[in-house]
Amino acid sequence: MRAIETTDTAVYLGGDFMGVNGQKRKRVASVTPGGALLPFKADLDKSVRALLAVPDHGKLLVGGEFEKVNGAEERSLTALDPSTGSTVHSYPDWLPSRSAVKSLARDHDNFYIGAEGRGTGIFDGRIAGRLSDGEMLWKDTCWGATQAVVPYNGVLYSGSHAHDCTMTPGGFPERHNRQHLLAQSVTDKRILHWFPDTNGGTGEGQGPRALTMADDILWAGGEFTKVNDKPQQSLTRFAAGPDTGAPEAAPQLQAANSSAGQVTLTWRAAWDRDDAELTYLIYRDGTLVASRTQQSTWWDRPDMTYTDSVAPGSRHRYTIAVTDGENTSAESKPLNVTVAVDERPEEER
Ligand SMILES: [Ca+2]
Repeated sequence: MRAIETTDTAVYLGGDFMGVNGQKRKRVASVTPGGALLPFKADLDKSVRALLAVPDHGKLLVGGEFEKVNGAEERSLTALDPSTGSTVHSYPDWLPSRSAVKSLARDHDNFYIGAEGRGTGIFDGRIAGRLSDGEMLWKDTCWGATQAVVPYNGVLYSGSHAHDCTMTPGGFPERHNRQHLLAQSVTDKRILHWFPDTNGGTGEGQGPRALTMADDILWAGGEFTKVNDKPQQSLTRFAAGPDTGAPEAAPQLQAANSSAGQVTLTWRAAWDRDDAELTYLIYRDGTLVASRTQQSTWWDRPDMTYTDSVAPGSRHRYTIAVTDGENTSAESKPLNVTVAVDERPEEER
């Protein structure tokens, strides 16, 4: 058994099995809620990994590693009649070979696929399609096998080990840094600024394996042993608020080439798992003298500068802190600066 799905009248089972209750059933079957085998019957040549009941459109979506369904070529995704098991819709060319559908989920009008490929020329990302007519709406091409998808309030959450999303709007380049959770717009696949993360963890080291929403809480289960760099094994959850995530990597100040009466401070932007724009607070001798805002992500942390005007020859102690508006970092280590004086003769100034 690899997958289970229910409707009011049936429980659908998918996996590698070849029989149920002593009857021949090849990798997919349907039983009553009481456990009695139903006539539903289909013939799939390889494993089923995901099931999605769509009774409102007369379909059971089936995903997996298969290449043939009911005698016809149907690579990794098919739609079956929920009562008979006959094929009712095909998705030719949606997925290349060696690319298994690992997860299926839906909202009111559309459905979403997470896929895992093995080898070259494969598909590892997510696809959105329309339930009514089976039209593809979008396909992203991040690398890093997707294990789970769940849509909620216009956002598609996914568990994967995404490591190259260059071709997806809002995405990141290959940085050899696996991002195990993603949020993207269901309408245009744009990757949103939401970057909680797990490690790969135990087993195959795939991180999150399952996602579900319950009462506005996103639950994630899987192989991970850490969440946001803290020990947390196999099960975690995320709420919509409040924002308790402080900016990561508090900045360190450096002083750049000062001219007479001026101090130019430089630092590298921090980043925050759930805020794209952060505000930097600059203190001189313990007093706030300036603030600067900057967009940043974990893969794009711009250099920032601030030039302070003070008396030539004076000495000052600078610190910096960063805030997302709710959570403010500790102030940085102090930087002590002696302000340059203009050493040119008076008449040359
Ligand atoms: Ca935050």
